Amino acid sequence: MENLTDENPRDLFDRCMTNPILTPMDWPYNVNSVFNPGAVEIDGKTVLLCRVEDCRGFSHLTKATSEDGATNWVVDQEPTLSQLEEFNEEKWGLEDPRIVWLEPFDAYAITYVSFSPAGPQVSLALTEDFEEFDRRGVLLLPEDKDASLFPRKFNDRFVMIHRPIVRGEQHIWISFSPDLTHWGEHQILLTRRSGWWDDAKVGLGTQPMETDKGWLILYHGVRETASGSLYRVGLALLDHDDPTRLLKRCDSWVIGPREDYEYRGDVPGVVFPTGAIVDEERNELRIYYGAADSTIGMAKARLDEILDYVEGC
Ligand code: BMA
Repeated sequence: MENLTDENPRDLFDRCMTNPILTPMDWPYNVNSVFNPGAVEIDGKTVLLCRVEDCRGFSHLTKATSEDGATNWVVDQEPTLSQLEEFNEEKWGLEDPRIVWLEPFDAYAITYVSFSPAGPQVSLALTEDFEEFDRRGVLLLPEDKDASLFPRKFNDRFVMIHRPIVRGEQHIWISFSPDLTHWGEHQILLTRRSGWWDDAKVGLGTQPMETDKGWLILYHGVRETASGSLYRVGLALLDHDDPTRLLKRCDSWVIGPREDYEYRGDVPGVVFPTGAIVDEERNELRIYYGAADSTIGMAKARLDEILDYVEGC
């Protein structure tokens, strides 16, 4: 790729030729939409935990697995994780999971939005196999969304990125906890930028990714337009040992709605990545995103190009 500058980033990601890779038609039961999946690799297979909206308007999470991360998805016959009566905060559904392998627990940690009548909150579930889940309940007050833990502790504390709404402002925050229950040392990590493509609000995209340059962060930024919100994706880099230190933030968005399926759906103009897989051997970063809140798309980038790009921002 020639002359890759911060003003010309649009070739960084290549969309999968078979996008959208998952649609409601692929579901074994009747659903309205499938989007915003968390992603992990297990035994060489790609596992997505997809947000599925039923025809009452409530969401649950369902697992889909593929050998190559693009085709021949095997979708669970029934919802994998759905509302439980005893968890009142999940009354209006479960949304937008992000997944990390949480080293201290030897388990996958799924942070998802539990939509309570008091507003959206961030909840945590742990699992070893995506069949049995240990629900740890709500982590912080509403309104809060777009959360992921880091896969390991820093100075013996768990760390989480999330997006509370404070004084009407929707910035990305970072918080710390000794035990995954009590959270504090809250601070703003990355703000919305007045007048920019990420003017209205920002929120974490995929789970944070550890690289030799630091923690690679994908986030969504929103601009309000006369015909609705535009959700696009930006890049940032956090310090390897101190994730409160924002080392880089690129000026331009790197992928945003362009294709028909990203404009045709329940919410047109939305590219919303929530899961990523880093394949160092192949020098590949794959992101999985909700397209127009209706289907799931995948896009690939070369890892070294992405890192060079973000370093040069
Ligand atoms: C955000 C979240 C996402 C959704 C997006 C676009 O606020 O609720 O679940 O994909 O809006 O509608």
